[in-house]
Formats: sequence, structure tokens, C-alpha cells
Amino acid sequence: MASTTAVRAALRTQRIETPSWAYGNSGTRFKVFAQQGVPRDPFEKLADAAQVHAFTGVAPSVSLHIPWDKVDDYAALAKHARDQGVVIGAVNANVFQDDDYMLGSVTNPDPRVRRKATDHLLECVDIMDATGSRDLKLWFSDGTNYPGQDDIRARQDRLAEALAEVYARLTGDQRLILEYKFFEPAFYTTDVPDWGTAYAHCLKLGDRAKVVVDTGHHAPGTNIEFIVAFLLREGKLGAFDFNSRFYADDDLMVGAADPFQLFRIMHEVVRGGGLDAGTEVAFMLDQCHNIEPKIPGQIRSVMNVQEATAKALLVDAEALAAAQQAGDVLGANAVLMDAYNTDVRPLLAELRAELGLAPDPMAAYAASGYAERIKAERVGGAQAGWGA
Ligand SMILES: [Mn+2]
Repeated sequence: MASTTAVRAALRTQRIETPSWAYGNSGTRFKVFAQQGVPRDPFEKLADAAQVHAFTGVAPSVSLHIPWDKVDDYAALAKHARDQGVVIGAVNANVFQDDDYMLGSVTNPDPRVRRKATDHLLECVDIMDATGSRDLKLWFSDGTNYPGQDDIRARQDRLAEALAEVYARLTGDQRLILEYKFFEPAFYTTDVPDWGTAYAHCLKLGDRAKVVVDTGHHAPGTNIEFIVAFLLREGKLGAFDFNSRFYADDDLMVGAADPFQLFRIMHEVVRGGGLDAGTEVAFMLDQCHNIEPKIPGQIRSVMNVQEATAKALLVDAEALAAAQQAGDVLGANAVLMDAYNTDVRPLLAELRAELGLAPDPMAAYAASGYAERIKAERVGGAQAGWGA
């Protein structure tokens, strides 16, 4: 086993970003169940996110989604975040909820629609300038439903053109991070369906373009840790969107469906230097809490990432390398499984005590009275949710 002092030191520096949309109402395309106390604006979402950070100590930033989090004054929103003890993280663009985008956004055959979509992406960079955000996160719902509907190759050209224009607009340490998704809402072709397509576009754009791996955006059985290892080796893993899936893009709590997969992913992150100081890998959650309370859902998710990370850090790298070198198949597998089967909860409780936090964030949040307070205070107004 690796020394627990080193493990604690690494865990102390890990940061996990929570998404503003996790705090609003969400559901499936069939039904959204409203919950009491849900935020009514981006300011209240940031207040809820600050609770997750207060009880875990490792979630100090919050991703925005434009236009769901549209406000008149982004500098004021950023100041509000800081006043609550958090900062604004990645800005997520949205070019999938407008009638104009029925046949695509930046890949639409109509140049007027492409212009409108690209202008929105540029507006998101303006917002990043105001909030001090580093990352522009792009996901395109673009694709086709029927063979012959549009020219697959021309759509790649249009995508490349839009990405190049946006990339040229970035300044300083700003990055363009590109997410892929193999299907949905387009069912026949998707314009960015896999890591290879995202990687090829990012490679052409330059060093500040990197790939986002959303753990829920893969076909069943996909070896996600291989993708992570490959992208890290190439210096092209920009971020994770963590969540978990049983069937499609379920957006369930990370580590809920398959904690062993999350461990295997984090093992490759550790192996590839993705947790080292100055890492370019952003650890973000992309989840919706449809039937469970949202703030504790986020706290649990942060804890799940920490547990998988702790287990990955406990892997005895020397023993593993020796077994691999010796061709000791069972020995190598045993080294990995020993780490996975370790109960890291006491270690994480100790770490929280060192950070001046309660050892059990779930219990501490429940005892804080915050949930009851927002239920009582947030009466009236329109609750935030998809499309809000
Ligand atoms: Mn995502």
C-alpha cells in the first residue's frame, strides 16, 4: 500500500466542481418532479453549491450554464459566489434549446443559424472574461436522424470552422473543452460522437483545446479508463463530467452504478499524472437529481469521487509495476484489487478532521437545518429547472 500520508496530501489538493443545474429541478423527458426549496435564480444556486463546499471542503467552484444562468451582471454574480465562499468555474454553452437548431447549430446547413450559434459561443467567452472562468465547455446536440438527411463530411467542415473562430477568441489561460456523446438527441449520425472525433478537432485547434470525458456518454461495455489513459498520455484530457449510467445518459450520481469503473478511471488518472500539482484535468460533476434531494445528492457524489480517488492513490505502484514486469497476471490484478477493496472511509474522515470539517458530511449537512431553511424561505417565484 502507498503511504497514507501521501494519499491524504493528494486528496487534500483535489478539487471537484459542481454544476449549477444540479440544484434546479430536473427529470426525464416524461416528467419533472418539483422539490421544495429549489433555487429560483443563479444566485440561490450558488448559495446551495456553497453548502456542498462547506461540508466537503473540496468543491469550491461551480459550473454555469448559459442561458439557464443568464444574469444582467456577471461580475456581480462572480462577486456573490466569492461572498458565499465559492467561485464560478466552467461556462457551458447551450445551442440545443432553440427552434432554430432543429437541424443543428454550428453544423446546420443554413449559414444564418450557424452564425447565431457561433455568436452564442463567443458570448460565452465574454461571460468568462467577466467571471474569470478558465473553461468554455462545448457540447453539440448536432447530428441527423435519417440517412441522407445531410452531408456528414460538410457538417465536419462547418464544425471545424466554428470551433476555430471560437478558439481564436480565447485569451490568457482560457481553454475550449469539447465534449462528445455517441447518440441522442440525434439518432442516426452525431457530429461529435466519440473521443476520437473530439480529439482530432482539438488537436487541430491547439494546446488550449482539450477533450471532456462525460462518463455517461459511452456505449455499454466501453472501456472508459482506456480512453482516459490515452488522452492523458497525449496531454488532451481537459476535464471529466462525472455521473453514472445504467442504460443511456442517465446522469445519476457518480459512482452509484459502477464504483469499480470509477476506481479504474481514477487509477488511470493517478497513473497518468492527472492529480499532480498543476494538472490540467478538471474534475466536474454533470448530474441531475430527479427524485433525491439535490444538495445531499451533490455531497454524496463528491464523496464518491473522493473514495474512488483515495483507493486509486492506495494502489502500490511499485508492486504493480514489478508484477506486470514479471508477467505475474494474478499478482498484478491482486495489487489493484487490494487497493479497491480497502475501506477508505476512515481515512477520509481523518482527512476531514484535519481540514476542520465534520467527518460525515451527509450527517453534518442534515443536522445544519439548511434544507428546512430554504424550504421555508424560498416561497413564491419560479423555480429553476431545465430551460429556466
Ligand atoms: Mn456532460
